[in-house]
Amino acid sequence: MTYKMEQTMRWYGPKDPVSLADIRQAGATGIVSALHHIPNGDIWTRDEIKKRKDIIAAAGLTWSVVESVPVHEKIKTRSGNYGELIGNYKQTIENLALEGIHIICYNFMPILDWTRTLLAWPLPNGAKALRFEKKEVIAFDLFMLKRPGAENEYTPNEIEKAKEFFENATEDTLKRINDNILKGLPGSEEGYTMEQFQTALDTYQGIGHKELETHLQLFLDEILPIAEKNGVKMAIHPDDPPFDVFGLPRVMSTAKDMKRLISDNSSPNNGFTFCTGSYGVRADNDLAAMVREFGDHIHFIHLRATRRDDEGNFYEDDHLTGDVPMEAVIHEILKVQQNRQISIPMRPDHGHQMLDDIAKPIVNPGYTAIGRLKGLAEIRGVEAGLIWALKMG
Ligand code: DNO
Ligand code: MN
Repeated sequence: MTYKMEQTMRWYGPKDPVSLADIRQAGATGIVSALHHIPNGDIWTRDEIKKRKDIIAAAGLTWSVVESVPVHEKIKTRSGNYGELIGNYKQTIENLALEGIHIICYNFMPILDWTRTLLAWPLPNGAKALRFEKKEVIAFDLFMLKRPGAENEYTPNEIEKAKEFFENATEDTLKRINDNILKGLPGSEEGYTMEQFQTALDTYQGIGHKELETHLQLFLDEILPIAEKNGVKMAIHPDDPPFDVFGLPRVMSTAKDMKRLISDNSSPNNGFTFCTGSYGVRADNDLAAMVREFGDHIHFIHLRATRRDDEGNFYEDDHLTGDVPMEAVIHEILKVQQNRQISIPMRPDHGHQMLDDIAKPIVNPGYTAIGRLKGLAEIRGVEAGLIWALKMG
């Protein structure tokens, strides 16, 4: 038998303007969802999990993956009541397993989750994409946040560009940058004012890469035995973007980081959300080789393509036309699946705002229906073509 990827889409819950019926029409069979209404750090009760599961099942779909059970900041910094919070996390893992959900995505990015500066960057064809503009991030850091010591982290040329940009920027532009960085993008569990952000940054005094790596290892030391006992796969999402921002350490950005994760905590239940758009921002990440090397630990897949330039900027391109060698990645995934005799859940991770969605207010940037439908259809086509050509079917 030939194993195809399990086609899933993210659903933000009953308030998501994209309905479960829409997702079903897009051809997905699985749902990726989280209980965003439960405060970060609290236990997800079986009751609450069951309620969400039943809504999804009633639409003819299956809740395949949780994205994410957020890791509380106090666990990342190992401060305050982090022990109790890890206890809650364990209970949530167990409750999810008891309700039949066995794949959990999480991330270990300090303070900020994924970050973009532009949420409706116009493409030549009129569709809108998400974009990360380096000079805007630097301008925010140096002239809006005024983070102490930030000027030592950028080159004179970068600072000059950011300064020129800042001096010519309108109030609206600065507000857009401020909001897009601080309010958090869909799925981020926290939002900040400028003051709160600086206070949060201060909690990372003395926490560099080494320390954060250790905190991740210690967290996994505690939760993996529970995951193993309950048959739950833990799938860490990479840093997005895959480099340090605002002086914060990021520890899941490269193949080296992936290697460390599974050697620090060797368990078949310890693994990855392989997000091509995030890892693909770095030219030194060979995505097909990463699937080959870490395939046994890939529990969940995000497919999208980013396109980068030489100045540290990137935007989200069409699923098959960015810097991500999508055909090669899917080919490697098919081999991994065949080898492991499983279907790995995959979702088209973001899409362009296009066609009828352009006129609608953006509720969840990157998570409109039509753009993701297009991405999923393209991916499905590549997969079908590869299977046919490889005579796997
Ligand atoms: C980025 C995306 C994000 C991600 C968030 C929340 O690559 O996949 O939407 O899911 O970090 O988990
Ligand atoms: Mn992703």
